[in-house]
Amino acid sequence: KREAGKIEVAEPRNKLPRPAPSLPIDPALYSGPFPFYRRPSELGCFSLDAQRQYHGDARALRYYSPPPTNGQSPNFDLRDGYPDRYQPRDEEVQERLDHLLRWLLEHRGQLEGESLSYPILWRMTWRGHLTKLLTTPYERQEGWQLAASRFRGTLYLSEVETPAARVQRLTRPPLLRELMYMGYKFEQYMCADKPGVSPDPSGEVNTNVAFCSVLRSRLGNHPLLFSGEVDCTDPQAPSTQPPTCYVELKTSKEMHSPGQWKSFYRHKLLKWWAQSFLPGVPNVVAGFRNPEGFVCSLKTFPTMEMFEYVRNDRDGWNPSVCMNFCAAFLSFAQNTVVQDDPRLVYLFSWEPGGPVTVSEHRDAPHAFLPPWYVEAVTQ
Ligand code: 0WD
Ligand code: CA
Repeated sequence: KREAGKIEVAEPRNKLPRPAPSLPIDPALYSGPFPFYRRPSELGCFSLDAQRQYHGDARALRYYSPPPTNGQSPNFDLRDGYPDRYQPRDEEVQERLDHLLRWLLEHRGQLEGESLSYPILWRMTWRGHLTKLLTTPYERQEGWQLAASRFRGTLYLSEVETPAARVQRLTRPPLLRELMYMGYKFEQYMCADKPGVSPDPSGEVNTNVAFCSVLRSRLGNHPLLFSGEVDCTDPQAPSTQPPTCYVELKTSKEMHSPGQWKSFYRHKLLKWWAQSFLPGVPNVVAGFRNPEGFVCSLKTFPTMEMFEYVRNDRDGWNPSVCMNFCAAFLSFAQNTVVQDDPRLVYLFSWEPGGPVTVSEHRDAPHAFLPPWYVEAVTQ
């Protein structure tokens, strides 16, 4: 109760609202030594079929089947079949972590069996989300949002489409749509459904179909469990043990000048490296397409050699920066998402030029752990 003549006393210092915590992304802050990263091992896999239905097996896995190397260069028409033999996935459906959560439920015993007395407190997410974190210190165009919840000790991270990304998706120019198709068409020219047979590019391209590997690793003191889509396995790889038998396929514009190559090493190779390094996929096979949309040359980039192309480039990227930033983000998230509550969501947001900021939300629309998962785990 206020009394006349009494001086208003400011709130004691410890009652002042703290400034909202944020995480800077300046590469110079993360250039220390390369952090510990456990050799990724595959825990299992699952497949999504042409109707995007989940199957707890490898039925969608394809086999690497490059054209014979008899001196002839390939001549893959990436525009063939567009748009009449194209079944694109419905991008309005936000699957969030659902398929990965289903795999987890079906393999719960296997994970708990690891150590009942010292349960591993995982960070669980898609590989693609981690890729975005790795490249953040160098990204100048696209921001991201990651929703995070803690449930029974585990930290779950699920991407949220930014308003800008949504606008871009809904207004995607026809040429960009065709370019997306061409990436999938390349896979069809390079992969067969069975080992040892030739690819059959006459069929449809259906992007509902996916084979996903579920992997474990650890970055610093952060145990990681993540899943990533794998293009194919190489039956002739030196080791047939996943993930070292996996191959990532990419297409890129044919390059003609040293400047074009330099830009490719600085920008594209960073994304390719981050994506394949995380799950331990050893090789990325690139198909270079000409302006007419034909792939006439192939080149294999071993993941562990990609950094060499920018090691002596002042404007290149550094794997240590990527991994140290990712570890710093995971610590930031770990320290922010303290309450164990599947309905509570911390939304981490980042736009180029700024730090990572965080806001708190409850229930819809941001809560992402589905009731069927929460209920099954709570039983
Ligand atoms: O819910 C989300 N926000 C996302 C879901 C974002 C990214 C991916 N996904 C889904 C994908 O549909 C896929 O089933 O998660 C699964 C695996 O994701 P990932 O391996 O973690 O994703 P990423 O590393 O970004 O992409 C791997 C491949 C891509 O290959 P290229 O060579 O283009 O990087 O997954 C495909 C694509 O072939 N892919 C997608 N397919 C359908 N819809 C999508 C997507 N949104 N994103 C990537
Ligand atoms: Ca690919």
